[in-house]
Amino acid sequence: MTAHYTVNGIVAVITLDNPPVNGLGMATRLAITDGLQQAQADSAVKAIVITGAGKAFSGGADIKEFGTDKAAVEPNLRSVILAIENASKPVVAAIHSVCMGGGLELALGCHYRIAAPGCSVALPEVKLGLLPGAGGTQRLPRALGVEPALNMIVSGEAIKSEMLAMLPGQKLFDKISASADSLAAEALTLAQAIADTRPLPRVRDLPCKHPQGDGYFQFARNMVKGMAKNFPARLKCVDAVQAATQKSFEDGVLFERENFVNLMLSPESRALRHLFAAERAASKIKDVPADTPLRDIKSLAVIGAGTMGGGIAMNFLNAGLPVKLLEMKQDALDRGIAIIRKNYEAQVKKGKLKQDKYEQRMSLLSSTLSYADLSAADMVIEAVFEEMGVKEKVFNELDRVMKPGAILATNTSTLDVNKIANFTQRPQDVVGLHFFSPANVMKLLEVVRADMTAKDVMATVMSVAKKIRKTAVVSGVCDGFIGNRMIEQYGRQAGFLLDEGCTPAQVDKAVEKFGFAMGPFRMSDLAGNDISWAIRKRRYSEKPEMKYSKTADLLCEQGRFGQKTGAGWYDYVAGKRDAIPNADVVAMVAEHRQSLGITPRKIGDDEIVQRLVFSLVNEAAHILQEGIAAKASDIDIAYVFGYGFPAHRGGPMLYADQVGLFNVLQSMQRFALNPLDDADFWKPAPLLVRLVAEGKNFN
Ligand code: T1G
Repeated sequence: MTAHYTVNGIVAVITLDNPPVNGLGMATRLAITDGLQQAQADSAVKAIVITGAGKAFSGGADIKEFGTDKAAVEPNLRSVILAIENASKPVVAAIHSVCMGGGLELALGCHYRIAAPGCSVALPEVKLGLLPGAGGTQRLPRALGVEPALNMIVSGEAIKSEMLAMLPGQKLFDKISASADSLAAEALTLAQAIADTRPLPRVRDLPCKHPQGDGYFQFARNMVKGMAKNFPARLKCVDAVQAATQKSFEDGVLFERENFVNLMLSPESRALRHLFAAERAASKIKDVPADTPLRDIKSLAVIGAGTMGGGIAMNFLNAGLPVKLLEMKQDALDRGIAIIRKNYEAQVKKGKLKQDKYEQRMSLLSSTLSYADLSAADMVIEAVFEEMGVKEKVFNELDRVMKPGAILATNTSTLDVNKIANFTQRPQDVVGLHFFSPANVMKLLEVVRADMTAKDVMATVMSVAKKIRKTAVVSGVCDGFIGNRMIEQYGRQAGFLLDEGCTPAQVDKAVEKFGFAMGPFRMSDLAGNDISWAIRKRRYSEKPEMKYSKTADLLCEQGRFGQKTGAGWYDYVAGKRDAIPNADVVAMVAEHRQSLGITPRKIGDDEIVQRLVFSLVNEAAHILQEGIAAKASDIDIAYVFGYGFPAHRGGPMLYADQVGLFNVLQSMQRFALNPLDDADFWKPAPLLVRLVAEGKNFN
């Protein structure tokens, strides 16, 4: 059963019990209405309490039911809420820990609400490309006031119960319990106290007006427009709350419903729901049982106090874990610590970090020049120079000093983690943790599983990743893992487009219109053109047959490495990030094109986007087929969270599925016929060919 029914004196208690977060799935909804009927039929019962077992009151509608017909099966959520609201006896919601989405809408249908302090309260539907679809846009403004309700609905962010209870005139919470522990008893007391109160107070009967009316909502739309660029749901939230101030409750609910159903069908919501599920699926490793015992990680060591090492250390300090930072020389150590301090001070100045929190984090940081001081750490992450000889020295030392069972992680972004593991006598304890710069900001973490990496090491690092609020994706060992392998092909194709007639700005603008945060040339300028130059040089010797445009090399030979040198594909003014097109670079591209005997042709935005995005898709199909990535949704997570692929398109794999793999293959075959492109480049991955032949897709 996913809800329990008990009677305590004159109070019936319905306890939701649908782990992990009491998602309001079909069985739970039925259990609630059964409980309501039972309570109303029992003359000894004078009041009803609804509460949640486990770690949440309710996390909302059961996301796992989305896209199935279960969500609509009666009693659907709206019917359950109406059954509560129209009950003949008072219903009290006793709320703790998490009250979100449909869970909050359920509580709003109750006649009274008591919450424990510290409960996270939200209507986060907008983060799934939706708006609240069970009366939330009509009841929350009535309970909380139009402006605070609109802010909550448009942001989707959680607010603590005690903060909401302080809002003047709010009718959301009748009481905040003294503590989470006293919630049940206080809810019973409240239920007994109001058992005979009539009429039953219903949120839907409360007035809902805004003094400035249209003027306020126009202002709200202007504010939201910036956030709504690729996400229509936010503006629909404004429309629905405005409807609450203009229409009857029934008409407002119909208006909400119509918009909810439309948004549910939108590609943006499909993409965001896909990413929500994909992010959680990424932490599950097929052959690593969910109950694998974890190694206890209480303290860490980081080798290398450079940009990466410092950023990596900050992640753990932020999570309250002590870090010992090791460098070879005192001045490097001092410089590294100074950068960490500067980063925190900048956050304090912006009001993003409290002074006491900053000091607490710095107190967790210690440093040393000696490997011997690291032996007590439960996990060590090296972020030293990206050269195998240097890694070998580091891992020889770590193998010598680290205590048995310590996890030895490398932050390498290109080197072979199997080789690195074999520098030690304990390859089972070695794993790759590929952070993305800036390491304390970028959410993506590629967890590289070497051949010998133990299962409990994998389970442990996935759990640590969640603790430091990273989105972890497991990658096998190959050159470039998942993201860098894909972006290399993307960069090659971008070079071919220049040779055929495009300017850097034209290519960038086309993909930025598609939704990428940055086009390939602006992104290369940001990362440093010398980084990809070094990889190309290595590739030229490893794979001489692989075709590249030479323009990027010509640019680097001029020392135009990008933002860090003030000039790359574009020019940059100190302190500003604007990419200013440079006529000499455009001329250099044209001269190089001429030297190839190529007559430039006009290439449309669609072709630019297809060639760049499908280059990602084809390489991803190889990655999937080789088992470097376990599932297509992992690749979507990697590329959205690490490389700026537009979230409203769900990732390269979901986007390819929505275009249709047949059409992707057709386009690739067309590109292969282009004599100026590289036919070999467009040889389709066998997996892609097979899926098309079988009429299947990636996800
Ligand atoms: N339904 C089903 N499962 C859910 C769920 C939900 N609403 N929320 C989380 N889970 C699962 C999640 O997949 C994972 O499963 C486990 O719980 C732990 O999640 C009509 C239509 C609640 C704050 O958007 O924000 O109501 O991987 O790792 O960090 O208007 O989950 O273990 O198998 O995130 O402690 C609106 C989304 C739905 C809330 C808990 N509700 N969830 O965070 O754990 S739409 C949401 C969250 C709606 C109505 C509309 C968080 C959390 P597994 P977790 P966490």
